[in-house]
Amino acid sequence: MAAAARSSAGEVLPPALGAVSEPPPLFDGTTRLYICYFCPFAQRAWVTRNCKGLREEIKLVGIDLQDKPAWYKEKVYPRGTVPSLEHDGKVTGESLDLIKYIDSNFEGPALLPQDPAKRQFADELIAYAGAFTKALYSPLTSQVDMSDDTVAALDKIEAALSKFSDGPFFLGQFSLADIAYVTILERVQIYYSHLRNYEIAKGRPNLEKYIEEMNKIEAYTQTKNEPLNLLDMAKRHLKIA
Ligand SMILES: N[C@@H](CCC(=O)N[C@@H](CS)C(=O)NCC(=O)O)C(=O)O
Repeated sequence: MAAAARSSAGEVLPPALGAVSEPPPLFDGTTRLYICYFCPFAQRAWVTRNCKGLREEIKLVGIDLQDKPAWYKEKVYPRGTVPSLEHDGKVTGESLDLIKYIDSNFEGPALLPQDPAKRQFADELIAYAGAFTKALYSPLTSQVDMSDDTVAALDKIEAALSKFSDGPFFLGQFSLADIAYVTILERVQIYYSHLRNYEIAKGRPNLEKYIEEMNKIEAYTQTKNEPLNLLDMAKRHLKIA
């Protein structure tokens, strides 16, 4: 069954499509972003679309991953993961590639700076986002205590946040680098607090300020889920403990 429609700061989110839902009319020229409303990777692309003011140009299609429609893998995106973007007659995926693609192929504010030093740091940060995610999730999914790797990964981003002093974000000003990390930080902050009694921002003033400032950005806050809902879903579906 398709889940009920959600609303997010003025935007009515379409109901998530399930196994018995019809697919949208594919390749009719409409640009569609296929997401699951609870997925941190899909959320990266969703935040990027919101930041660039592309609500009209990029239609959201919610996919219910607990009741995934067969047509999603068969007709839309053979890897079967979200996010994916239907644009210009093709479908592409991988969140870290998609955020760059959306930034460079659509109208709206540029989400990467011109400054070469900042650009290079953005590339480094985006390239590290996968390893960061793994370092933070693996103690939870393998149900072990905090590891040195986890602490080191958090310390690394705390240090990265001090590289540019013209603002609280990774490159000083808000950019794609922030979008690469914030959806993961949103979740691990909740999980570590509840499951390891560990506050990721405690003793990390840059990270604390960063989270505070990110929570002022509507294009992001519109995409957030209830913390306890995220915790419950992760316990059930990722078996984190
Ligand atoms: N590396 C991919 C990961 C995407 C991913 O794993 N998404 C999950 C949901 S959070 C998914 O689609 N899983 C497939 C499924 O549950 O059927 C990306 O960054 O886009």
